[in-house]
Amino acid sequence: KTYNVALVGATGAVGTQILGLLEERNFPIGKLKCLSSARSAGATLTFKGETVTIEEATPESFEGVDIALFSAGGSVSKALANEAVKRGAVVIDNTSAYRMDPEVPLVVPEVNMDHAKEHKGIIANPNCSTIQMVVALKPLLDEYGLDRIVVSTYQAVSGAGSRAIDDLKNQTEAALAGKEVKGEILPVGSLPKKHPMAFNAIPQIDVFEDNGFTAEEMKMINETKKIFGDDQIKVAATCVRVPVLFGHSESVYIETKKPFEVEDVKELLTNFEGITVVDQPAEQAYPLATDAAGKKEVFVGRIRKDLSYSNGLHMWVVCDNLIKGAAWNAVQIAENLVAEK
Ligand code: 11C
Repeated sequence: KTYNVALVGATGAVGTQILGLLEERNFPIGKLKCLSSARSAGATLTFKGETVTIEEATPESFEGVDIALFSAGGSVSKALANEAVKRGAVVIDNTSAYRMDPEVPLVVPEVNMDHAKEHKGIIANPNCSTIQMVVALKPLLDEYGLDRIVVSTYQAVSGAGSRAIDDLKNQTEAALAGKEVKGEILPVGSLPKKHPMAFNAIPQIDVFEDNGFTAEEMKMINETKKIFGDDQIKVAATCVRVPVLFGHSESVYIETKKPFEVEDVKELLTNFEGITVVDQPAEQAYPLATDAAGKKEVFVGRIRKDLSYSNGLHMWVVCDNLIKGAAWNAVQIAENLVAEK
């Protein structure tokens, strides 16, 4: 059996990865439609050696589509996801448009694929920084229970899209040439004030909310509770942009409900699908963004017990934000959906 697939936002940083994964995984595609705004329509790309012309996304584009992968920003998803559902497609949405909608499951296949069964046409893909953290925490949640999570992130510029990648490269060149460095995209494309990213760390990802946390931090807090199905887990997040191209790194501190031994934690993480443990401090082996880039797994290391609180555990969690943090998670959901049919 094959499935007609539509990819909305095929030329973006995440869309490009989705296309590559559909090809690599030999996803059972009948017809592939690559859709975009009117601006990119008419451009071509290659899929399995064939040229595909990008079409403008309209409600009618979704006639006959079985699975629609959306990755073109929240406003496009808001305008068109329900049009796709009306026409019989299952939507896997990579944007934040529907994540906190109680009618929409928010799914990381290794963690809560069972939630996808409740879908009413749309399944949401969580934010990249949430995905890698919940994968790393799931085996510990199941074994020990989680009381509290405190996370600080070191996020790659690719999370802000292709233009942010180019901007960091240009800024770095300018800085090394002794020229003035001016940011054009970060911290937030839609806000007028910009900061330089080269040789910097910016403690703002997305806009600030009234509570003093950024929208990115609130995504990590709210999405984690929804994915784990537990409103009682205490979550605090500080999200920071660093001059890395690919791969978000996270310092994750947790307090478990039950006591643990570090060796057991390492074994649980090692045996969990989707996690690779890299943790040999004597050999200076720990997860690095440069090693995680281009890979599907979540890498975990620096696993150690807190020195002042016996149920406290520290970890360093790294993952390619465009792959498992976005494209691979979406394709995994699609693979699971067709496997169940
Ligand atoms: C970043 N996490 O690194 C953001 C990008 O809600 O899907 C992903 C935004 C989202 O800038």
